[in-house]
Amino acid sequence: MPSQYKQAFDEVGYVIIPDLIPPEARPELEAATARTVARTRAGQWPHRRVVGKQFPPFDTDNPDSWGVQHVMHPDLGEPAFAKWYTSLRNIVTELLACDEDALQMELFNILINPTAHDFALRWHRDAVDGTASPEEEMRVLKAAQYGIQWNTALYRDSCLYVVPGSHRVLRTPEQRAHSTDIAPPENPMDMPGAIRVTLNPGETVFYNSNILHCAVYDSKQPRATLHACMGSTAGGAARAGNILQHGLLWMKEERFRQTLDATGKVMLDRLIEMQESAGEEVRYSLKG
Ligand SMILES: O=C(O)CCC(=O)C(=O)O
Ligand SMILES: [Fe+2]
Repeated sequence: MPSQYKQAFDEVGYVIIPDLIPPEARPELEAATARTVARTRAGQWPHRRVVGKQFPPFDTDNPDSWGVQHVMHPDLGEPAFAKWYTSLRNIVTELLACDEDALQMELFNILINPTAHDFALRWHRDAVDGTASPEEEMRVLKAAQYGIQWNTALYRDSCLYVVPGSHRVLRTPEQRAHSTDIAPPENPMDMPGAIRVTLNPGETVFYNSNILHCAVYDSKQPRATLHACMGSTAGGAARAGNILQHGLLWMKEERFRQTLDATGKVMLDRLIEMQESAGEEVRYSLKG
């Protein structure tokens, strides 16, 4: 029998789960986050999500950031991130219904409030362009999912909006009209079926990246939300496009491997195998 969490995740496309940061891990994770965010805002971390650019590849045009990329990178020197990431294996295998030995390491970033500009992401599905034909959209929605992403809030976080259940169904003409242009919405609640997701500190939302979602970033509302994904090798190279567009060559370096424990190393090997099977070409999923 699937767990209640798994059932909700499959049916609604997202599920909120409390307390996935063990109390003993919390102080080091919070301290590592605070150092990392400060470093990014001070212009000392080049891998960031830049205000003005919604999706990869990120440019450097604006000094303000809405996210920190690659927090497990050895140049950051914060082992708490990989330690916590790999500790989520149990819940991920439950939600993905896969074996632990199929799990592959993927992305780990932090979503933060910009400090000088409000910013927003338009309504989107992570791997389907808003202009896709209904046939193309349906092809992606019907394909099996081999990965899961999550947001774990360190501060109360109400930035994310989703349309529950939309991970499995085509957009209605009205929903399509609200998710075709690259301009972010004036009011996310204009999207038919939209709800705003609020996470209390320590809560995690796992979501299917095909769910219609958008996000609004308020420069006055502190946000530090751990944003990561993991995949299963059962998908072969199915996740390669969405994952590799973030630029993961640094993960192939021996010095990154050296920072990981035995479990982390095995998960990393699976990512590298996927990358090697996918070839060199990197394609970006979304414009804007
Ligand atoms: O800010 C968020 O919670 C959502 C981010 C998002 O949708 C994305 O990175 O594609
Ligand atoms: Fe997204």
